[in-house]
Amino acid sequence: MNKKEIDIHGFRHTLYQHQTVSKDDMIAKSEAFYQWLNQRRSIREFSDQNVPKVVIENIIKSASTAPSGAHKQPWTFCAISNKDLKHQIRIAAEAEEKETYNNRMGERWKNDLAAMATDMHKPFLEIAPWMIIACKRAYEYEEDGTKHNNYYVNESVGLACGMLITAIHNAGLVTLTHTPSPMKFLTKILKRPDNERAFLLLPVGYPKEPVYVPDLKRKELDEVAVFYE
Ligand code: IYR
Repeated sequence: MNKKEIDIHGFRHTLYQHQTVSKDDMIAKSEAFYQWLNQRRSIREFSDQNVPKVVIENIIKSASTAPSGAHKQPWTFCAISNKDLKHQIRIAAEAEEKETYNNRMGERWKNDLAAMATDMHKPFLEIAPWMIIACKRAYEYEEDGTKHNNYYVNESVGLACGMLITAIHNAGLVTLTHTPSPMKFLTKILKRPDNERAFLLLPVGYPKEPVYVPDLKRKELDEVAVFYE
């Protein structure tokens, strides 16, 4: 009989309860999951309809199941529904974006973005009921004040954000991976400690109805995968 717990190098290990799926179910489930995930689109126009806080909590808990370097979980998700804070963030983000669109972007970048119909105006930052700022924790403080770096921080937080976006889609909500740059203003407005850096800003809510998205094509499998059999 398999033991529920064993000791490896002095650390407790618990028995992993693997859910075995038949080959037929595996094929059907992987196909259905792809079809469902392929429905996800980045949305830039939101309804102001409220979303219960518990849904946002569940979405963040899902994101926080992501793997991370040495299991340091180097992320903090700031979830904002406060209208005054959302307003302050919109004003500051639009100021950065104005500079970006007018002075930081080259012609090629502007051309690449033309299909997305974006500009320096970001009303969704106030309209969406929630805004999640995913922050990376570059380092941690020990109790005595000494710092130690986390590992693979960008990879870890990127993985958590992918799972966050999937959880948002699963809840029947939409988001946009928004990256006003530079993002220093976010941690300043939110008074975050100096070991946290904003990584991604995601408005979360229902889409405005009706809403239109650019007619983009995803790359075909043979453009994104190479098989060595
Ligand atoms: N951060 C700007 C510009 C922007 C850049 C890329 I690359 C995009 O895919 C979309 C937008 C903005 O949010 O408008």
